Amino acid sequence: MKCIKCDKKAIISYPVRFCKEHFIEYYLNKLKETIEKWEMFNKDDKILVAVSGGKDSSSLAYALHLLGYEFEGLYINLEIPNYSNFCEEKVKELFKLINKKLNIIRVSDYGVKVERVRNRPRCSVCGTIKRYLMNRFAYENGFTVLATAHTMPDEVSFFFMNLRSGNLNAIVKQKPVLEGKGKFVKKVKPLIYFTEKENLTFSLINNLPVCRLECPYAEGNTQNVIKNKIYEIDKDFRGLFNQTIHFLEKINIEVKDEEVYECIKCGYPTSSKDIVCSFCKIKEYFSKNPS
Ligand code: Q46
Ligand code: ZN
Ligand code: ZN
Repeated sequence: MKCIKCDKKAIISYPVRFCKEHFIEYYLNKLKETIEKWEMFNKDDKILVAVSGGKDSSSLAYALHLLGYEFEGLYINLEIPNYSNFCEEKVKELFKLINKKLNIIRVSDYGVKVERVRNRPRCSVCGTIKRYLMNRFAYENGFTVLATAHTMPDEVSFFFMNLRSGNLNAIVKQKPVLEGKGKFVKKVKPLIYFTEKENLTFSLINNLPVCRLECPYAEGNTQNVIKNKIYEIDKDFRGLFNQTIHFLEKINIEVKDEEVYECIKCGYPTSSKDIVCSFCKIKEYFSKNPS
């Protein structure tokens, strides 16, 4: 099987057959075009890239480095046993390789843990903690843009989760760019048109240090369950991921913005009627239930 651009052997066949060199060229071009098309950031922005040690965020950081962007990394150590410290080492290796500043924070420094809170599953608690800390760190340190490594399958599975819960507001906000407002820093998703396979291939051919462990809490994660089902459907009906992403882009419905308050505990935005944000509720729970 040959590359569509030269006579060399193809290393990837889907979405297109490319050899190693042409795949890297394709990957970088697609990333650059996505950033420019959506005006995600320019070289004057102070960019923070959230990294987990996995193939997606490691590929994003490395590709941005190859494209000549200046940025810093943020690794949130979730303190998950047999997992987080190992991922931290991989992220450190990567940032040493690209010679960029890496910021590391630990959840215990903020008084929280990735554990069940009443009836909230661990992954839901984890999601709230990550979203809150990424934004807070970016805001407190003067970053103008926060880039995350959400991929096409991530976004499509979020869409189905939002559809299932009837959360139209969340669906409307599922865009590659979410503009900043007040203490919300602008958020961008440069990998929105990338599949996990493309990121895996990019990380492998560039020999990137990547944490290949799966989070020990991942089993039963609703998003993963939905994602795997969509992969199954996509096998028979190719294009489901792509079409859903483009469909989301076209949604342009006026929805009433939720009322946003300033959390009385931390001062960050919340739409919670009792004016205490979800993060502070998690923190309060662990201060009353230490163990
Ligand atoms: S890290 Fe956190 Fe994931 Fe682990 S606890 Fe669940 S959400 S599975 S991306
Ligand atoms: Zn080629
Ligand atoms: Zn708060």
